[in-house]
Amino acid sequence: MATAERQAFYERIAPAHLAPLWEQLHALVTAEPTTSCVPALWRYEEVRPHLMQAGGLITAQEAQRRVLILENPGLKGQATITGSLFAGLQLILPGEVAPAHRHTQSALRFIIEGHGAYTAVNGERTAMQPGDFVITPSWTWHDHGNDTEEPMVWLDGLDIQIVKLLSASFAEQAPAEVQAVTRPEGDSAARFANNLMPVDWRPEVKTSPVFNYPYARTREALETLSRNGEPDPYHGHKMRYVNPASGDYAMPTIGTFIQFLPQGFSTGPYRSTDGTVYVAVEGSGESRVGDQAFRWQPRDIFVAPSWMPVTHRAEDDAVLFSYSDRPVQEKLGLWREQRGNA
Ligand code: 1HN
Repeated sequence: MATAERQAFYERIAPAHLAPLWEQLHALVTAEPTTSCVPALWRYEEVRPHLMQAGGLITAQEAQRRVLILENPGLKGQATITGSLFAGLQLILPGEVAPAHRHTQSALRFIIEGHGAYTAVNGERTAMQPGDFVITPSWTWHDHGNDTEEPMVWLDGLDIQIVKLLSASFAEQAPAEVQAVTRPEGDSAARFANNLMPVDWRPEVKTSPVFNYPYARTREALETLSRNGEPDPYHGHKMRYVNPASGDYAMPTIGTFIQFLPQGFSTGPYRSTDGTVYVAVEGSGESRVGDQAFRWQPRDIFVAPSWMPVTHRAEDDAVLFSYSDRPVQEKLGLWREQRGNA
């Protein structure tokens, strides 16, 4: 209790930039994870009209990136979906270009709508299709362009808050809006995405050299797995995207996952310390996060905060993509999970 005498003491020491730990200790070192992040769902059919209106208000060029931030209702004004990770929906209209730049933040793109617009990284383009998982590694030049006839929308996931916490943000604009294409499309896939690697190649960075993890191949793997074995009671058939050069996660700061939930399947209650962003890719179902129930269908996005119990129920064969800061927590020895009720 802060008696008058103690309060006077706190006021005396404040000008010396001192404060009593004992007034704050309980809030700093909690028995279990606490977060202002709350469970939330964004229905794509509700968000899409707003995104298209943004398309009429500002060009991709003027905006640099025409992105609507999925702002966690518990973290208002902080441009973030969890304490550590960013999520936003980016729109590129036919004929538009999002100019080349680079930054130390890493980005993932998970394709939501449209066929064949490209993103370019370090001189190579990849044409994006729904369900593809595409990586923009830290400090690589990247621009996006849409030479198709339809709008293109993807989910951007970035490690913004992690880089901010560490005060390690650098960014710059490229001299040219569209970077020169120096390698044919599919070049990095040929080198790194067939369980093969150039014989003398050594990784220089921690991010996967695979640029695009196409949905067609991921889906085929899930299909085969679901035919060949029983689903895990807490995850269904769940896989993580991997960096073939290291066996580690595809990105150093963001773990990415894909799971197949067979029709009628319900997962048991599960929680882990990595707050997680989910994207429904196929099928429909319901997920419970803490005391909230979210009914989802393809393209809907929802978030589960750290250490909050999650269950999923698939109404028909369903696929969920997800991402979290799990690689960071694992490297720091912090990650924990709990299967089933305590
Ligand atoms: C960014 O650079 C991109 O390059 C997308 O496409 C989303 C969100 C916050 C900060 C930078 C992009 C972003 C971003």
